[in-house]
Amino acid sequence: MSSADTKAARRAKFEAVFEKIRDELIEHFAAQGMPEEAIEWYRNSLNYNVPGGKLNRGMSVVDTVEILKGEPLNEEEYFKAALLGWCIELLQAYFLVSDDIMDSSITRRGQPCWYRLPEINLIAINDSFMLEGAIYHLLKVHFRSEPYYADLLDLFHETTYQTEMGQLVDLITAPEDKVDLSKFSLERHRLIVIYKTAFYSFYLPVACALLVSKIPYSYTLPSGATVQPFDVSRSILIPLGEYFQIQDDFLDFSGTPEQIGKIGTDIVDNKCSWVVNTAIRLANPEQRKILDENYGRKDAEKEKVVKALFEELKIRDVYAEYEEKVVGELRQKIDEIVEVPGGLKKEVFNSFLGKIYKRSK
Ligand code: DMA
Ligand code: MG
Ligand code: MG
Ligand code: MG
Repeated sequence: MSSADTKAARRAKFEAVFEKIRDELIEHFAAQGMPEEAIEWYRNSLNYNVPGGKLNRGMSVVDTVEILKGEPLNEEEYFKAALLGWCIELLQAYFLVSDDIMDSSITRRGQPCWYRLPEINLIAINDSFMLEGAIYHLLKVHFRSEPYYADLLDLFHETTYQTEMGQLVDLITAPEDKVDLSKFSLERHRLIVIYKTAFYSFYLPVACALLVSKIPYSYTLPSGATVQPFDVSRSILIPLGEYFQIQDDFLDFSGTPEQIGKIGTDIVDNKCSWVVNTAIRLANPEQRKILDENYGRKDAEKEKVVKALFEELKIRDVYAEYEEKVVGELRQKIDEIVEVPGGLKKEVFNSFLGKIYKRSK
């Protein structure tokens, strides 16, 4: 089996769990005596909004549980890890359905945004709430009797709240039709990215994996030092998530559509991206004026002017330097982990880093 086959097979196995979960949710919904048209509606919402993404977040729970165990999972272990993975995908679906409404987006994952379907409209708001509600129903059914059930609930609640905080700052920093670059800065960018992306995309999957693997909150090394694995994980995964988003921002500017599979729109959309914030930091007063007059306008000529300025400021070189620096720091942090049986493993973090280092799409 080639590694591509293995990857496809892993994905197919994970996707098969979704069918089970969806049917379980629908069955529970129907058992409340809901009318057929509501059952149909909920089934459509689940099918349309949950399974069609890259599934990186969900599948990384399974990967991490496997790495922590050090051997293949049995059926029950696999199901529990995959179920938590799908809870993260449900959380993501909830954020995306509402994010697309707030951002007035047109398409998502190659199809119209859910709220753009004429029969759906603002009922999408309640649909997003139900995607979130599904998480807690599933956790209750499958994890209620686990000693870590309360921690799991707390983790999902806290991460949701953090993401919503990030969404707020994101929305008020770059309103759709009001360009004001004085609100932007690399510090503001870092705050937005950490809260709206890194917690739920990077920390949450690993924290779920630590809980279901029953890694203790704190353990002692032979040296006598104490390890807090959740804190160690957070201290690596939050900067890793920031790095991931900076790559995304950089690729939006530098990647060709053939390469990244989408047309970059950050410049015309007035996005508070790493690229524009880096340009703001490097620009002299004339260059800043060019930015103020051309950034965030729905105008292809102005977009070209901004792109040319980014090239003039050597953003590509600044990015390459940033990447080497941050990856060096992450590697060092990962190397500091001391492995003991039943504790954290470097491979948990190296596998994340390996998947994203120098990615070009
Ligand atoms: C989406 O952020 C945010 C969450 C929390 C899902 P975004 O609007 O910057 O991303 P996209 O371009 O995918 O809509
Ligand atoms: Mg959006
Ligand atoms: Mg948004
Ligand atoms: Mg982007």
